[in-house]
Amino acid sequence: MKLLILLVIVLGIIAIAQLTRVYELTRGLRKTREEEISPADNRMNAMLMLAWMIVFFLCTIWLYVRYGDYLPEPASAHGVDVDKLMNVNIWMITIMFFIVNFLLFWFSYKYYYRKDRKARFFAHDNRLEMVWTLIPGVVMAFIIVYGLIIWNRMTGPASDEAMRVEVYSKQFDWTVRYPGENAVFGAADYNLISTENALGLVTREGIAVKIAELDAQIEKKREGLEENARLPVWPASYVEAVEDQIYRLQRHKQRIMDLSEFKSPEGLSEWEAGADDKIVKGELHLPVGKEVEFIFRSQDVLHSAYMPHFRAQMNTVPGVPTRFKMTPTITTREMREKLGKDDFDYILLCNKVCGSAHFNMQIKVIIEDEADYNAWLAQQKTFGGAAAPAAEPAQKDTLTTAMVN
Ligand SMILES: [Cu+2]
Repeated sequence: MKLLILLVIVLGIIAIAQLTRVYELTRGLRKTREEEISPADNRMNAMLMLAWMIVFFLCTIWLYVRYGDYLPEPASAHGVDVDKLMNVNIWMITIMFFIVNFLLFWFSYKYYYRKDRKARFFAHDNRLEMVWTLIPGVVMAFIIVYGLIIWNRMTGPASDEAMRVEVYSKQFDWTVRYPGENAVFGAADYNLISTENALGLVTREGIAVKIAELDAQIEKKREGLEENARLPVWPASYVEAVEDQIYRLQRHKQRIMDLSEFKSPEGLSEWEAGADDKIVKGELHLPVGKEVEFIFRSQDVLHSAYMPHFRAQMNTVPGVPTRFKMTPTITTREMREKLGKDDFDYILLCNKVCGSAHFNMQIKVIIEDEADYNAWLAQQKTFGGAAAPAAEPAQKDTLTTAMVN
């Protein structure tokens, strides 16, 4: 079907090109020059302008009707404000669009060239200048101030009762971290990032394991160097390169040792709090009606955590944690009932083109009653692994496993 439409369009364009050619040839026969345009031609062009305006407006209205409501009602407290802001903007833009385009096409129609008519000429008009400077200025200021008010409401400090969740991005998946019993997130450091510790959480055991790992690597390099140095001819550049590698590994080790020597202040320090953090892949669970402060981190490149149903989006930036707060107001179950779709799920997806599998970098967001949420959280394994009463297997990352292969 699409191919057919395309074919008709292409043939139409060819036909028009041919007609123009024929027209040009006949003009040659009629001995009129190209710049001589008859009043009839002018009138026809003016009518075409009007006709095009009507088609253009009808198409625009159709687009609004067809695609205007592409999301269900907002499922977060601030989402209602965001929708209001969006609607106000869209209405202002739409009204301007119709006024400007109407004037554009109507004037082209009304003032098409006629021999006996002369245009009025004036070089300057203060009133006109005032109108087209002040009105856009006031409208723009309103849009910006209104937008900033809503933005500050979303990104302002969270209340003391707010729960905190970390959303961690890397190519190409999301990891969610809950702070565990002590309600304090454990510190993280990029030097400790490994396959088992993608978030680089700092724990005593983690540091010890990493140091042992680096020691083994350094030892291996040294042995290799000694063995090869016994050979009669060995390029000095090779020795230098290996020595450089050893030096780098030692530096890396030193940085990790610095972490272990960190002296915590009194009370529970974030350097000790990581062991009971809960790390979940593939799903983000949140209780309904509770304020949540999100903290976003990224391991590799810019990603963007986009939750369209909650009207929420925030970039995740390597090295710079970002944040915002929101309060989910409709549970997944309620939304399924509202939409009449049993398989509906909220999603969190990446909204920055971040690499080859960007298209599938998404997880389910599940909003549930506080009781259900607590029961679910209790099932999740802790990072330290010790205090986990987990009978259930780890969350399956159904969306993200398929895409990598
Ligand atoms: Cu991404």
